[in-house]
Amino acid sequence: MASSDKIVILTGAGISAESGIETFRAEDGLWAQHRVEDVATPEGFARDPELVVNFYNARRAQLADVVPNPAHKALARLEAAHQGEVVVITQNVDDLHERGGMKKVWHMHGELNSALCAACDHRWAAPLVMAPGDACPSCHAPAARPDIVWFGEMPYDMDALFAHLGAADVFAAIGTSGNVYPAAGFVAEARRAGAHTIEFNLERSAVGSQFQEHRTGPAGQTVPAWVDEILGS
Ligand code: BJW
Repeated sequence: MASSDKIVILTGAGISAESGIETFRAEDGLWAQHRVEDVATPEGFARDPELVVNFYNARRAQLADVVPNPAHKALARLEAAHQGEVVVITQNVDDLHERGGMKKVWHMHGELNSALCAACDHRWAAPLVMAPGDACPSCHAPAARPDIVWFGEMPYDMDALFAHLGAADVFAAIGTSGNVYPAAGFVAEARRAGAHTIEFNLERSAVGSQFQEHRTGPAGQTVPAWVDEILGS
């Protein structure tokens, strides 16, 4: 790898698993405990806003009990020390990249610590406990919702993210099952741009065959080792 290479990194729930945050599709993961249609769709929110708001309140509260792990910290070290650009795109709604020291993170599926007005799209820092019908501080409509991208909604910043993928020299996906689009299509986009592609996971993901290189094992070990290789430390 050249020192000026642009490195684009997609992270998923697996990077936060060693911090104690459940993934979605593990046997005992979040989707084994909650119906996706109930808690992660706009229709579910319209049907039962209290259930959905409470689901995200509980996950927001959990953030106080978890800390970044060596994988988050290694990526922050890479961002600070690599001469080329490092772009981290996360599907995660936790704030562990930021608390691990990363300056810029693209949260394509939203953030637990953010609230969104369904009436005017205004965003603000979410209180620890949101309630259905909370008022928007900007337009005052009782239309606050968790700032989370649910199924059927457009993930954030897609134009900017595809521009980064189209200019990538290296593309790495860390701890994501490759089941959810458009993120699962990023490896194909990066390969079209000529990037070298690496997957970090405990096992091959649903799109694992599209990667040129695999690093198998817990991200807390494989990611710091990779960053050491790149930085020559
Ligand atoms: C470790 C580890 C360790 C564990 N170390 N690794 C039919 C075909 C294709 C697409 C569609 C379709 N029908 C509908 C769609 C579109 C739909 C979709 O993809 N559905 C699929 C289920 C088929 N997508 C959407 O609706 C998206 N919007 C959209 O497409 O808009 C239109 C559009 C068109 C064109 C361009 C752009 C857009 C929106 C998706 C919203 C996803 N939302 C969620 C929930 C909200 C956030 C939250 O509550 O937290 O986001 S779903 C959930 O899945 C969450 C995650 O961000 C996302 C991805 O999960 P992730 O991170 O991969 O977690 P897991 O659990 O699946 O995997 C963990 C991995 O880690 C595993 O592989 C483990 O092995 C590994 N691991 N421990 C390393 N220690």
